[in-house]
Amino acid sequence: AGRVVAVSGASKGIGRAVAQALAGAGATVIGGARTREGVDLPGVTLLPLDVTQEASVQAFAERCAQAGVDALVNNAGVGSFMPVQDMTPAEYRRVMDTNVLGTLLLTRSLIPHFQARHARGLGSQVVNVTSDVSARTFGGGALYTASKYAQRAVTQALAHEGHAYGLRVTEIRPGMVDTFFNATQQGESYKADWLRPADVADAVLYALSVPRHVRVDEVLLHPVVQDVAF
Ligand code: NJP
Repeated sequence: AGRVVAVSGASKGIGRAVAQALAGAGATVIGGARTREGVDLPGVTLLPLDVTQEASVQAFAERCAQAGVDALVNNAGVGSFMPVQDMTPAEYRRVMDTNVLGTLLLTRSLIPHFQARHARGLGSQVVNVTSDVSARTFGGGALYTASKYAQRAVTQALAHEGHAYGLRVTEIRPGMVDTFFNATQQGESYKADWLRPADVADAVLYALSVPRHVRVDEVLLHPVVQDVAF
């Protein structure tokens, strides 16, 4: 309650669950996505946002700053899985522009606002939904995992920089989640035992709810059915 949080990629999947959970907990929530038509998100202000487009990000960030956001959740992201020989420059750009550049652009746009908050004695938070594959890879995952390793690097560099202006930075690293990820459908039977978007939202809310002297650096979570070394 009392918090004002911006969430990118709030139209579906994890971002939608995060926005819903935050609104349910009494926060003022500004969601952003390219799609707004037909998105039912009671209690959430859903604004147009394409994280790959500088002007769109700037307009969204201005609205967020005006609303007094104290936390940004960088969640927007796309999947792409193929062997290295099938990768194309266009696909490279789509994935990197969304997952890496998008995170950088949106974060960059709000840093002056976070610095102004710091000058007034207020703290701020950035929570980046990356992936469990931000630090492990697999065949077919070159492009996607490269983007997530990069997003992790951005997250950690920001944590260092943000220390100077009262910014706490968290990386959320989910394993397989039942969403629309990578042009799939939510609720397919093969995803029955995967994480639910609400499970990831719980992790985001945890990171946002710890007292101000605590920083949750990262949360790594998997569905029990996913057997991975960590
Ligand atoms: O995917 P999905 P998830 N500008 O497809 C938005 C990571 N992750 O919820 O613009 C702005 O259901 C899109 O909105 P729209 C993953 O890498 C997932 O699973 O309207 N927004 C939609 O709201 C990603 O970072 C799994 O198309 C853009 C949302 O992003 C995050 O979780 C595992 C956008 C995608 O919803 C959320 O993905 C894992 C743009 N240019 C990490 N492009 C998993 N699902 O298993 C997309 O380890 N969006």
